[in-house]
Amino acid sequence: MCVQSSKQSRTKQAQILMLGLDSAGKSTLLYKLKFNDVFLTVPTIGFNVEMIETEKNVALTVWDVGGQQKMRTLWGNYFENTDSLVYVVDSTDKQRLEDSKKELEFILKNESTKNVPVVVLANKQDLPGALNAEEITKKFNMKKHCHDRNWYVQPCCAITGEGLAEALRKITAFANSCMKSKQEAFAIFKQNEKS
Ligand SMILES: Nc1nc2c(ncn2[C@@H]2O[C@H](COP(=O)(O)OP(=O)(O)OP(=O)(O)O)[C@@H](O)[C@H]2O)c(=O)[nH]1
Ligand SMILES: [Mg+2]
Repeated sequence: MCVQSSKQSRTKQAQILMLGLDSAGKSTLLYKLKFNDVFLTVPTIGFNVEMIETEKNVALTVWDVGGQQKMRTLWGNYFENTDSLVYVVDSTDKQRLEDSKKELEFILKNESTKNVPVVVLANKQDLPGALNAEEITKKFNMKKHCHDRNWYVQPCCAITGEGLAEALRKITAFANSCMKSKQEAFAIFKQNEKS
């Protein structure tokens, strides 16, 4: 009992925001990560939220917000306190790649997401014609738009789970370092307040 409660107290809580166009595979990914199973999904109206334990004493609270056009206007309500953004792309949806890129740019320009690290999940790699991580990196001009933060593009498949262990490790590492930076900034702020 004692051991468990001391372990629990060491567990850090990270807030992860998962966004991306409708049908990119966000909810499928959320449930694959949480239950290691594939569920039949319906378009998300509002959001889904799940807590995912990681090996690194970090519990990820993952917010999966619906990506339909009418839902995107509400994305801004979820930006605050995010420790890592997960941006999901349907790597086969070439027609809407430009839309997806624009939405990501819009998110990154918001003051509330300043310095928030980004993991782009190049999903649906099981389907023929899927763009690979390098192609998505170039199309999304990641080097330019994310020059001021940690970023990574991970190819994956929400159905088979391929690439998800790597994605989870990256998300956790980024969230950890973001939380650390916030704590340091807060400590400096408190120090300055005293002096
Ligand atoms: N082949 C394949 N299909 C996938 C993959 N990931 C998701 N899908 C399918 O894509 C469709 C949409 O998936 P969702 O998870 O509902 O998409 P979403 O991003 O949550 O969509 P919204 O809730 O509308 O924003 C479903 O039919 C999934 O089964 C994948 O990696 N490969
Ligand atoms: Mg969904």
